[in-house]
Amino acid sequence: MSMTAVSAAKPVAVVTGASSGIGAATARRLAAEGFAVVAAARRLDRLQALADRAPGIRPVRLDVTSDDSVAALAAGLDDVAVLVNNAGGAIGTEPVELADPADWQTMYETNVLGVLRVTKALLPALERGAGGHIVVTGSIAGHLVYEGGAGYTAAKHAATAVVETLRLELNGRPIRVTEIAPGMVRTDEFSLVRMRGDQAAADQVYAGVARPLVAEDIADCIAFAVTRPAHVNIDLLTVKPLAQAAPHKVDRH
Ligand code: 8X3
Repeated sequence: MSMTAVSAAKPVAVVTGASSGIGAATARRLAAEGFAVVAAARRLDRLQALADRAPGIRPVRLDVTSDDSVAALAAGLDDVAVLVNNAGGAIGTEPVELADPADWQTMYETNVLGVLRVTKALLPALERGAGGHIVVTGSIAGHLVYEGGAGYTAAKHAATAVVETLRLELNGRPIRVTEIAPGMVRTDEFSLVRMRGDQAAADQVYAGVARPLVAEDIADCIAFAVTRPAHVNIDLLTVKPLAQAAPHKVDRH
């Protein structure tokens, strides 16, 4: 396996969930911005393909639901300038009365406990250098609710609560805390996973929408937040396509 060398002189950015979608786009963008990017995810083959195409990206296998896996990531890192907690996602669109607790458990494990595990493990490295920045890929689902979305909205509300609590607890220490809250973003996997592999149902999510956001739009927001001067903390960036006024209010034609 050819590992891409990452220069020690560059600030290090760790991106979780980097094997596809917003995470992969963020890894590419932060590498282009001059970060030495540690792209972390379960699927090492995809990370390797990402690293092969973009200099400055180092692939690392990571399962954010495993304490051991997260500890191994942290053990391989010295100073970390940016942590993008991006791993997560949605499963199912059932109403509460039909929801499967196992799906909710999986969503909580990745979207919430994953943020806890990785943030805890990397806090010393984030504090060691010139100052660190914790970014969480949240969602508009962390700020409002919609029918059929309770498992996901509950998990994302919890992630938002973690972000806001962290900002209070880290006050006085040189660590910025930012939530990026996207609305409709068309990626290869988010809706496909949510619809349990039903491609037609996944396509329906974006049907008739002229221009859903793409992963690069969110990577652009993350790049903006992390490249502000060190005294500037972007608390929350909510970003939706022009066609989406709310989760259930989408212009389709
Ligand atoms: C995805 C946005 O509207 O599907 O995080 O909840 S939404």
